[in-house]
Amino acid sequence: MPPVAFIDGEFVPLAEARISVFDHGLLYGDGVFEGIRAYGGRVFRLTEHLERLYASARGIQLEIPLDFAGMEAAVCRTIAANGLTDAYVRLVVTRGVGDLGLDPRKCSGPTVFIIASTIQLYPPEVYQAGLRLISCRTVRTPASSLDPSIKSLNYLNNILAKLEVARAGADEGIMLNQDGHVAECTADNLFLVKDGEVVTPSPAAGMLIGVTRNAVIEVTRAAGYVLREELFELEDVLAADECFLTGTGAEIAPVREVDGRPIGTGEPGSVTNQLHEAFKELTAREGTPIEVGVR
Ligand code: PXG
Repeated sequence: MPPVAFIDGEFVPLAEARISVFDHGLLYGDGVFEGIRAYGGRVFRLTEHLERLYASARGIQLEIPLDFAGMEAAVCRTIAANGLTDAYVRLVVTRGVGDLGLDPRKCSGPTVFIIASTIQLYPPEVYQAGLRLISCRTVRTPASSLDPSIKSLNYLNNILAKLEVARAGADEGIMLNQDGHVAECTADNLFLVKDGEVVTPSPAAGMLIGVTRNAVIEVTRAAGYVLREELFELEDVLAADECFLTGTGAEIAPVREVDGRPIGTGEPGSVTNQLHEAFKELTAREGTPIEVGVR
């Protein structure tokens, strides 16, 4: 069966899937999205991803034309229509087709599209050796300008930081907020281990509140560790015993250095590895079965 995309209620061969050049998602980054993963025929934390999608849409006053159950079914049907059991799903809702002015009121109605693909994972070496990070000069957008907890299509803040990462030849970059507190990475959340306790920036730092982040917080507490959400600075990252990143693609990825300085021993830490194993068990155990979701 040829790969298909869901576009506004219909399945279209991926090679023929098109959206208008007048779509404000393209012209202005006016829209919201999700990156979701399925493991072994189950969609991981689908409800949480859709709750964030609808919250992001509310944050930009965009009304999604499908209800929650309809969107859940659309995601599962797209995965099933592509014959996938392990998948990376990109779900996008744009303001839709308008004219060449910014005015969203002139758009005829939101565009919804869903692509289900196989995921490009970090290579296994990353989990064995760890990632090399830099601290970025590009400051994370303050909530008063565009709340980073909204997963909008406007990703230029992160992309400018990612260009710094590429220029430095590193793997990922730490983004600080306007006050100099660590917020997150360009496409992942960040965690530290210090003196046997696990710490991650509190939402007040201004970040995308990752679905993986929330799952890792649960797994960490279930494993008996103290988990604190608090504000901290780059110096605290450099002084940590371990550091790891979380995201739908990365799961839990160890960090070996920041700005050329080793974190802890400079090798993936034992707490990081333990939590990654516990997280993998969760993804194997939990999730909305695709065949249940399609109904
Ligand atoms: N922060 C930001 C800024 C993100 O974009 C995360 C954290 C982690 O969130 P989840 O819910 O996935 O645990 C993201 C993840 C990519 C890619 O290519 C990643 C994201 C979006 C688009 C692409 O790695 N979002």
